[in-house]
Amino acid sequence: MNNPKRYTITAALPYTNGPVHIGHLAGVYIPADIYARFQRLQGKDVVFVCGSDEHGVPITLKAKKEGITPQQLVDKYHEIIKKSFSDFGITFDNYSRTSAKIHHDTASKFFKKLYDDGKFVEEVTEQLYDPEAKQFLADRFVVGTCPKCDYEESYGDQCENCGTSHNATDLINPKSTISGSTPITKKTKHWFLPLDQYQDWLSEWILEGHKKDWKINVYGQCKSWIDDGLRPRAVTRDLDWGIPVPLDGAEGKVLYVWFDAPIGYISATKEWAEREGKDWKPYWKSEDTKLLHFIGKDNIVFHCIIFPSMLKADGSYLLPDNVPANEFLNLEGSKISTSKNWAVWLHEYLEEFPGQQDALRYTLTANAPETKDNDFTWTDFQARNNNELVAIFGNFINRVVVLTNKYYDGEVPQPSNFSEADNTVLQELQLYPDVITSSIERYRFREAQNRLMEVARLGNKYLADEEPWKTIKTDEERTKTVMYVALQIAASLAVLCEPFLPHTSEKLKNILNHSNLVSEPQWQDISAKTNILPAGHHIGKGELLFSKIDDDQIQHQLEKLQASKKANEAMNATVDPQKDIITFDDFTKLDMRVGTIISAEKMPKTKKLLILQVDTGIDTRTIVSGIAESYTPEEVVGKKVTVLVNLAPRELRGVESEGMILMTETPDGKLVFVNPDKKNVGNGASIS
Ligand code: B3M
Ligand code: ZN
Repeated sequence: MNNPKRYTITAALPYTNGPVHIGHLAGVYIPADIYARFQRLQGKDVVFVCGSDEHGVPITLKAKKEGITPQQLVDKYHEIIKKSFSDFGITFDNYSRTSAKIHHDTASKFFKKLYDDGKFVEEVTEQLYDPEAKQFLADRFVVGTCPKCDYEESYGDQCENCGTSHNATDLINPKSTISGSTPITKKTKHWFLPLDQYQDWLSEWILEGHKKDWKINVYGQCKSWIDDGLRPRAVTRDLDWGIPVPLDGAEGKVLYVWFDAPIGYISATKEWAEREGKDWKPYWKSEDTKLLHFIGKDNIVFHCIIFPSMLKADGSYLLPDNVPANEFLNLEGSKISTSKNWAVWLHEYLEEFPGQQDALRYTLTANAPETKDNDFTWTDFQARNNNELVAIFGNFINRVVVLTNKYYDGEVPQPSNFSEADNTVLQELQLYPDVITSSIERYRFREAQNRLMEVARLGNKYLADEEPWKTIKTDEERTKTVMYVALQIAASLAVLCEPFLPHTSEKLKNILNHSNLVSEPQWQDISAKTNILPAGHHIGKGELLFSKIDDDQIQHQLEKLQASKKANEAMNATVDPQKDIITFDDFTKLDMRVGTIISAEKMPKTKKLLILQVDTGIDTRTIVSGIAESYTPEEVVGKKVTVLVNLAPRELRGVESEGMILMTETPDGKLVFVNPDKKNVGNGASIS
């Protein structure tokens, strides 16, 4: 759509089952924010909405794990997530939540209208049921083999491997994630959106209508689903957490989370409009509005097929003009995972890099997974910060500000004759707003940011060529002109960097005193005039725009990741199943005593064995123990240990061993002693 009158920009509602991490920022929120900020800078009427997705199985599962109620869980994470977004300068006009009353009302009404208009198919079907948990299994309550790609851990509603959305009953070998048992089927009534009836329309709208303007990854996924043939999808669930189905006889049923969540965009717009005293309707219903959904690739089917079909079924809404979905960001070569704590959490990043939001925004845009999955590494982050932001952008600004203060007491000097080089630079500068615009309008944010950095490079090269620090001694007039030109570049950077580096933009505008000008320079001014910072204007003192990131900071981050990897392995270490039951009499036959190792030596020619002398309280005896790979003889002397003393003696490598020291194994394979409590017990004390 060319020249829309207003923009409704949505960013995927994050599940409120954990904090947000760099993958969320890179995939969805930074591109959406760049776009929204950019359109506002063009003077466009923008509403940019998001909110917490507080329903659905992911919430229930996590609440159970944390031992709190779903409401307590969403209350906790809603605040954390909201704060992270605001800290990183994501300028939502409204960050709402799907537990809000306005959303419950909006979603219920939406459902009711479709129901009244006969848009659903009501059907009693066999659904998966967990007889142990006494619960129907849908969505993430069930995993099984994906019928499309054979991935074995597909969820009931969507396969994370191939992105296909399916019905839980389509899974091969389904398993309950609640009890681990194999589900049975049980009859239950649900309401289905007959997607098959929208097939032809979707095909025309997307496959014919958006072949050119939608990203290939998005278009390709849509095409594959449509070509496979669409089937009716249940939009209700037998669950107790969610928005109740607003019909008589639907007790115990709620709306499917993917039915209510996208309606959250509408509720968030309404809530915003009420607050601002505006009418929400044009933002969702007026043909001259451009509706855009920023999402990650796992949400494509819901935003391109299901939600548009819902909007179409209603009949009074706009359809998205584009759905610029991104691929995934990995972290140090592995998939980001909330449950495995393999992530860089935004709130933790800020504790360790306070005030350095823009360094992360910059790196995530430079590496944005726009066309394929990409990798975030800490060393790349350091290099981008130190070699690009500090060395190029920061360095240019620093030189301009320091020299202006030094030579002219902070006053923008009066230029005289512009040389050919000056004119070339000024003309080139005037092209950048359009060049950057063109990239942003095509959702190419990495490219746009690269263009922005070219402006800083242009400035550095200009200073290096003109060497004002030399001409100041020989040619005052020339130096004034050069500094004047350099100041125009600096002022342009302050404006052009705003969508990408908002905190930097603010700092730089402050340094250059933009607000003291008769009219603050705008995006369009940079193309229109060459005196956006006029002679005579006073700039302020310098301030560091970016700070260097040291090796030890990076090392610390890498160690943190290693630690979570280890903790994870420990958590996932398989626990041996319980052995056969023994009787109490069997147990009392074991004579276990507290003992002390009094000497130890290596068994010659073996790797594993130590020969120990152990004071058992009964006697001092020899015990051969296979612990030499975990302990040196010196380390074990003096240790209090648990000894099984009535084990039949055995000969090991010619040494008779009379008993056994009790050990256990850590996840990384090290043997450790089962230590008796050291206080108050002497050798020989029985263990029972
Ligand atoms: N909460 C999925 C996700 O966080 C889902 C998005 C909803 S957007 C309407 O990936
Ligand atoms: Zn699959």
